[in-house]
Amino acid sequence: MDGPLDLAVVVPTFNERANVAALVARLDRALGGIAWEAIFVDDDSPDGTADAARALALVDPRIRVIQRIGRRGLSSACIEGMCATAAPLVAVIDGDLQHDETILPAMARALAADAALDLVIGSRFVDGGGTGDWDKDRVAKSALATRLSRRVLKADLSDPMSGFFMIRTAIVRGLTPHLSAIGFKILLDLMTTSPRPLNFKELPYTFRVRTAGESKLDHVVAMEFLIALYDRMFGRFIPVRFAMFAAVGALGALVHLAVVGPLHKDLAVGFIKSSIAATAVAMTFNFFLNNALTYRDGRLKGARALFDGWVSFCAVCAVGAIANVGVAAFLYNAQSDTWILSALAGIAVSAVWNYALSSRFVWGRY
Ligand SMILES: Nc1nc2c(ncn2[C@@H]2O[C@H](COP(=O)(O)OP(=O)(O)O)[C@@H](O)[C@H]2O)c(=O)[nH]1
Ligand SMILES: [Mg+2]
Repeated sequence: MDGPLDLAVVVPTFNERANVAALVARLDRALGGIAWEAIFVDDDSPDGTADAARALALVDPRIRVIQRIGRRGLSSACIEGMCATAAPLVAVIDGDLQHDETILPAMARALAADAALDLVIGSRFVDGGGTGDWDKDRVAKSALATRLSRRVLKADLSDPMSGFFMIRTAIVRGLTPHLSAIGFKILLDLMTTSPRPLNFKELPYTFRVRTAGESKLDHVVAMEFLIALYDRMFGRFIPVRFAMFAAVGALGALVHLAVVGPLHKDLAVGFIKSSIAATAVAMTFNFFLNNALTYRDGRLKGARALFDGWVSFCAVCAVGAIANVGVAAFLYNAQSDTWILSALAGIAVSAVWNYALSSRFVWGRY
C-alpha cells in the first residue's frame, strides 16, 4: 500500500508460534484500505515464535519483530512495540486470536473522525460485547479485578482489564517515561499515568476462545496485578521493587531465626557456628525468592547463571551485614539505651545497600 503509514498493530507474544501466521492473515483481511504494519514483540519464546514471525517478515515488509532477550513482561513489551513505530496510530492486540481484529478499522475511523478522541478501547462489557466461552471462575476473577481497579484507579471504564485498544502514538510517547510498566495491564497504566483524563470511547467485541497455545494468566499475573495497584497508590513513596525486596528480606530474617534457634538450643551447636549456618540458609532463601518474585522480569535461569548470581548476592549481602553492624554500633549509646533505634538504622542501611547493589550487579545484566 502506498502513502504514509496509518497504523501499527503491536502484538506481544510469548509462546504463540502456532498463532502468528493466522493472526497476520486475519490482519491482512481486516485492514484493507489502511496502511499498516504489525510489530511482534516476543520475549524470546522457547517455542520459536520470533522465528515464525521473521519467516513472514522476510517476504512481507509490513511485519516486524522485536525479540527481547532476558526479559519478561506484557506491559513492557507493549510499550516497546508502541515506541518502535512511526505510525500516528497504534493498536495493541493479543497474539492468540482472542481479540477481534475486525473492529480495528472502526477504531481507526473513530479516531480519524474526532480529533479530541485519544483512544478507542475494545470492551467485552458494553452492549454487543461478550466474554465468549469463559467459565464461571474466570468471569468471576475478571469481575473482581475490574471492580478493584475501578475503585482504586478511579477510571470509569467498563473493561479496564482489556488488552485491546488503539491510541494516538504521540500520547504514548509522551507518557512512556512515567509509566510503571509492571504487570499485565498496560491500558490501566496509560490511563492512570496521564495527567489529564484521556478521552476514550469503547467499542464492543466478543472475546474468542483460545485454540492454540496456553494462557499466561496465572498466579504470577494475579500478583503482578496487585503489585501494579500498589505501585499506583504508594509507588511514589516507596518503589515497589524495594518494597518487595524488603519484604523478602524480612522473611529471610525469620528463616534465620528458625535456623539459629534449633541449631543452638536443641543441637547445642555454638552460637557463632549456628549464626553462620543460618546466614547461609537465609541468604540462599532470599536469593531464590528475589529471583522468583522481585526480579521475575529479569529472572536468572540455568545452573551457571543461578550459581554466579547466588555468589554475587552473597558477596553483596556480606558487605551489607558489615555496614549494618557498623552503623548500629556507631549509633548505639549505652547510656540512653538506644539499641532498638540503632538496630533499625543498621537494618535500613543494609537493606538499601543490598537492594541497590544486587539490582545492579546480580540482576542488572540487562
Ligand atoms: N512479550 C510478552 N507477551 C506476553 C507475555 N505474557 C503474555 N504475553 C502475550 O500476551 C497476550 C495475552 O496473554 P494471554 O496469556 O493469552 O492472556 P489471557 O488472554 O488473559 O489468558 C498473548 O499474546 C501472550 O502471548 C510476556 O511476558 N511477554
Ligand atoms: Mg489470551
